[in-house]
Amino acid sequence: MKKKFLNLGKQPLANSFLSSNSKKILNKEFFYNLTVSFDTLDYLVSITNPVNPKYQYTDKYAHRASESFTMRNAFAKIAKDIKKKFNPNVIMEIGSNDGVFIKNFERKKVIAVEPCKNLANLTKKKYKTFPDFWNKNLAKKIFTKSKKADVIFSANTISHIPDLKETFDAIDFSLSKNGILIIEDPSLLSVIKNNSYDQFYDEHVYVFSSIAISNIVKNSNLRLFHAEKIETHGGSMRYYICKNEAKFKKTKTLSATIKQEKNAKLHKFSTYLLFSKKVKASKKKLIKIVKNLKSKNKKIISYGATYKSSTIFNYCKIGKNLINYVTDTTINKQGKYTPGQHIPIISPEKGMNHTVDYAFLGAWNFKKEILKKEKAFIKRGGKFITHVPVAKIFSN
Ligand code: JHZ
Repeated sequence: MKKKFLNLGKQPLANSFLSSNSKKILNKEFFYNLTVSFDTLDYLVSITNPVNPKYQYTDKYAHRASESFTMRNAFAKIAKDIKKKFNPNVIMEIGSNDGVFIKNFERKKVIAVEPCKNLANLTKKKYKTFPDFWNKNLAKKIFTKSKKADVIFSANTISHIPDLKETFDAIDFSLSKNGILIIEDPSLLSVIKNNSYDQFYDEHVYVFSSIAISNIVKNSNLRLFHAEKIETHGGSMRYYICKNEAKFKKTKTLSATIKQEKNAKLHKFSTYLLFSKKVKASKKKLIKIVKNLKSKNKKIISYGATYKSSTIFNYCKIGKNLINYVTDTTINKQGKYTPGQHIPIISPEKGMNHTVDYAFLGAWNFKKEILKKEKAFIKRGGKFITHVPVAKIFSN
């Protein structure tokens, strides 16, 4: 049974960067009510009423996974690891984005699935790319009884798909007998520990725990046999899943991870009620910090037009009266306006100049990379604002 624990209010789609702030465009903006629930049967945390994916993954999809040095490196590292451990002849990626992961493999071995046509167009010349949503029909188009995948990889995608039964059934159909599914998604334990409620936005239909993944895959003849913590996206998990009859044994690391999650009471509804209280307190504090600085005539900008920050700005109602603009390296976000609050987005070259006093870290998950890059800003007295794990100002 689904029990609601968090209400993040009226929210736009986090990918709906606006091309203009004219009344005509603003009037058409789509909003929905973002609430989050806990399922007392399978311990899955999810958005209560997910948006239909066909409105989300269009040919205007903005996020490019290659934009950060951290992610390029992380994908190169896991690709090397997969080659060494599993040496796959057929490797498929679900949600291949701009090709940041598959580019580490020989083209003849790769199958890419990417429903956003603008992104699929980026990889289709070099790699066999299916510009479609992942489901059983597509699986049957790609694989046969004798042609199966040795490895299926999917980073920050499975948590975006509302129908998990269809998704995992299609994976079960596609894997070879000892094939492996490797998925990466933000970790629920990290979200609870960091109070990073901005991991909830329309695309993150689920924020998984190992406990929940283990329960869910069982419905599709699959089992979770290993899980490892990874640093990306502010704390994620990498799950290793195989068919029930495959040779892989449950690892000690997985047992330890599940134990840790149980110690943190991720299987208890009371944990989420407490989290919800902390989120409300965090909102109050962040608004106070920003308004206080503004009353002292400080110039505040935001760093990284992340989808996550769409949740923050719309939940806290932090708009262009408080934040002058957002900087982002992604060319197709520049010149646009943030969803809901309509803050202009410009390039860091234009925006990160001597007039900036404070920068809200929208891309807090890349804190290390950004602090390294922005040494000059910090040296001349510039400071950052964050909300994780608590709302505060910092400079190192
Ligand atoms: P980043 C997206 O979420 C959407 P977002 C998606 N739903 C998802 O799950 C995650 O990605 C994986 C910019 N930037 O990765 C680049 C700078 O400007 O945190 C990006 O636009 N300067 C698929 O948007 C944004 O910040 C920099 O120095 O929350 C980061 O977005 C760096 C490092 C990044 O994901």
